[in-house]
Amino acid sequence: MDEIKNVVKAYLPNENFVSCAPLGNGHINSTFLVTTDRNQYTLQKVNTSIFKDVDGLMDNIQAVTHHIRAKARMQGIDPARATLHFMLTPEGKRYLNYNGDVYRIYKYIDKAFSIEKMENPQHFYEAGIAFGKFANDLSDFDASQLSETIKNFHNTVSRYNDFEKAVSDNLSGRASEVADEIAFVRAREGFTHMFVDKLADGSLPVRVTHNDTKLNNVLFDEETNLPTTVIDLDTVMPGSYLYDFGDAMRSGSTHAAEDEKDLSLVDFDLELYEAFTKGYLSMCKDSLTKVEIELLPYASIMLTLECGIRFLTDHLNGDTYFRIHREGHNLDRCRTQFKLVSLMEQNVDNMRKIIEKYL
Ligand code: ADP
Ligand code: GN1
Ligand code: MG
Repeated sequence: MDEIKNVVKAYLPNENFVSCAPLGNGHINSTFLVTTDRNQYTLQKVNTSIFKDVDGLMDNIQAVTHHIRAKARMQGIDPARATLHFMLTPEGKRYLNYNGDVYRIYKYIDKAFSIEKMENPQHFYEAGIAFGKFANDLSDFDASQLSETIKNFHNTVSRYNDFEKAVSDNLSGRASEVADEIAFVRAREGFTHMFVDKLADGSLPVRVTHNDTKLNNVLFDEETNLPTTVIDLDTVMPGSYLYDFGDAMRSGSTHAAEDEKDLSLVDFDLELYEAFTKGYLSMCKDSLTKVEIELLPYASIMLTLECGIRFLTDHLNGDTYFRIHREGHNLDRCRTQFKLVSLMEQNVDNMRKIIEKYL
């Protein structure tokens, strides 16, 4: 608490600290709602063991938020709520170094909420519009201007290789307890090449994408119930539309929490799948290429598998990447993802039909 107070004092010397409270449920950064005598802010301690080039990351966020704000003005949307707005330190820097840690402050988007667990298909339809609009707003942004904030982030082949290394290193000594999960991944090694190979040969276009389209990374307006802001922009970088579409389905097409222990509660709901597809494609279907359309029914399987592989890898490595709140937390998260992958695999034809309906 004292640390946060001191950070706020150094960052915003003309304001008086009133209070601070933890915010949200992110696995990577530490986020706080800070209230001063003048305003409310989101303060984040950036995880620099994961985001190693904070200047490059903030360059990306500066360029992308500038672009989205300019679009909002043209569209008659309030630019203050259309995207994130970071504060500068008294020295004019975009983050503060304090005791070896990196802190950043955004204006707080008030009267808004985020959703952790899917309940209402209408919300998922609206999230589809929000992420589809995000893709659209950035469709004329030159991807080569953005740095890769995490190398090979959605490269499923390199994620697979990291997993095999974790199995053989077995740093946690847990490998023998997760033989079923290891076999599940190995049976899908060939599948991990499907998008990577097409990106490499140029047949799948590189787009500017969000890359972390988890449901709780959209803020909804309390009054209208409509999406107001796509947040968590640390992984905005060159990618594929398949990533954003697929990753959103990973968190929003089931009613179960990501870390649900009772796997019988992990469902795959085609009504939810349809809701997001309808919203997302209504915003960006005209710019999709033939190859993107062909691969779209596999996107949710790929991104859910990838996330499960990442949770399993972290479990094997001894929980060094994702924040955990209990013993075996990453394994629980991995198991929900793999259950969802199995259910999605049985529904490729149904997913394709839904996609075709909204193209
Ligand atoms: P992480 O990278 O750890 O996921 P996020 O940037 O997603 O961190 O922030 C975590 C949570 O904090 C979000 O899900 C949201 O609920 C809340 N939040 C983040 N930024 C803002 C903001 N500018 N205004 C309001 N709420 C925010
Ligand atoms: C992390 O930061 P957060 O909690 O929004 C992760 C995503 C995963 C997600 C799984 C930078 O997202 O890639 O899909 O957890 N972000 C990073 O819940 O690794
Ligand atoms: Mg987040």
